[in-house]
Amino acid sequence: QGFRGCTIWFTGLSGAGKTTISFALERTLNEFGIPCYGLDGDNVRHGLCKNLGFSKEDRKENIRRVAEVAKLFADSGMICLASFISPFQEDRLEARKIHESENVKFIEVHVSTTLEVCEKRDPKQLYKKARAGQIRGFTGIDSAYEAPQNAEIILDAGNEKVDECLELVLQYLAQQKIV
Ligand code: GGZ
Repeated sequence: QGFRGCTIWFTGLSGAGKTTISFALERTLNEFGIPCYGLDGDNVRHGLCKNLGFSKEDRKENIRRVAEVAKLFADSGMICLASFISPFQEDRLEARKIHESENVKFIEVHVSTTLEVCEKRDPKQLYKKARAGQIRGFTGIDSAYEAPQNAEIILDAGNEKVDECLELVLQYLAQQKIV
């Protein structure tokens, strides 16, 4: 087989489409017979990171733990898809270091859907609650999102369809001879 393990790290605002795109990617890669595993807040924040909240320090630790686990998956030969807001540049840089210091490939994907679009979608009504002051420290409202300066891939998921985003990621993976 031509593929080798790596971590594909999706960063972006809540509601940007990170998990949706990574699920679509996971399905396609599985069809190619490539083993992958998706990590996101839903399967991590109830277990591995259940003692963590959304302060700057807790987000840092969340991202650090997830990056360590992702690296292990990737090192085992799988493609690990990690979907986290990961709003701070220094935390994403640390996640990259955790991989690259052990020669594990780390591909950062900025799902760059604008706040305006995310807030309009608001599938879980979290932005509404944040605006009303019922959630404090919500990313994009009263907590910062630092856009990546060095992402390998930028997906304008506010304007492009899921399939188009998927295609861009697959093209990149093919170009890098990962798939
Ligand atoms: C941002 C929050 C917050 C705050 C709860 N800020 O849309 P969701 O619901 O399903 O995704 C968001 C998820 C973000 O968790 P992450 O582990 O990705 O965050 S980080 O990378 O910053 O550690 C949202 C929900 O948790 N959520 N409170 N204050 N998102």
